[in-house]
Amino acid sequence: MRGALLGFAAAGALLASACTGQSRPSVPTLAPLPTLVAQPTSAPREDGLPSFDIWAHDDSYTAPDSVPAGRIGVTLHVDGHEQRNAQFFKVKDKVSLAQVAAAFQQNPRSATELLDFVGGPGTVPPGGIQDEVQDLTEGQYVMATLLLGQDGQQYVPTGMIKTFRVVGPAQTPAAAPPLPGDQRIVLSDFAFGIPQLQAGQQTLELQNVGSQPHEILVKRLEPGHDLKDALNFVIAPVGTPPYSDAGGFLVFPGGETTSLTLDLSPGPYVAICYFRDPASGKTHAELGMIRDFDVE
Ligand SMILES: [Cu+2]
Repeated sequence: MRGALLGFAAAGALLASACTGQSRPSVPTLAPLPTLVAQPTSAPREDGLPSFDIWAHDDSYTAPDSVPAGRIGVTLHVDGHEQRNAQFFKVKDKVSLAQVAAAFQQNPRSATELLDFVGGPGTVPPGGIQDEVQDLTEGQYVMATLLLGQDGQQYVPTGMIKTFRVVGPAQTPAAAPPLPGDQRIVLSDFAFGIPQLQAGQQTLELQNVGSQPHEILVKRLEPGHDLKDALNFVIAPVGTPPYSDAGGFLVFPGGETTSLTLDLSPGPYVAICYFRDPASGKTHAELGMIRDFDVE
């Protein structure tokens, strides 16, 4: 069963190998095709921001081991056969990667007490791309794909975890280009404020005005399905999803603002936050953070 425990245990094993410097035999052999490994290069961005390109394969990431602190443009390229995302976690002060690895192995849920959720590109299908712009502060980080298992808990697919460092000093705020976005999506405890969206590629500011961390996963509703079907699937994710991945931005703290680019065709969509409320244990979707919207 692809439970959260199994997933996090697998993740822990990788973390452990990462921090002891010993590679798990299966990891290097899963290196992507040579054309993809050639260290992620990308054309300079028009906005002048440094870029952070991440390639998500079926069982590994290819991405830089370090990126500069400050405002950065992140692009997730999914080039395997499975849906992928990249939740960024910052390892808390005075916590070592060894402690994180041990926590993942002993009690996976306790690992999240050693980490802060700091956003990252949301779920896109094979061949998909998710662009976003966010601020990263200096420190040690871990990225992982978080997916919803059939038991309703999130899990990390085997191999979909990677450490990276953010190295300072950060540029001064005045030197950073403003966050891009003509319109704004507002995330609160527990609702989405979404403006009327037009079809095509668009960049939106994403503001978390809540006290809790939030995320937005955008899903296109399959024909014949509605909001109620989507909520039912979040609660009991068994069978074929009533929606397909259309990008998003993963869990980030209250009080912060970021930016994401969506490329949507006309039709019905839902926005979902899968984060669990610590008090009730319920997903934010069950508390109200799920809504439908139409793209014209
Ligand atoms: Cu939420």
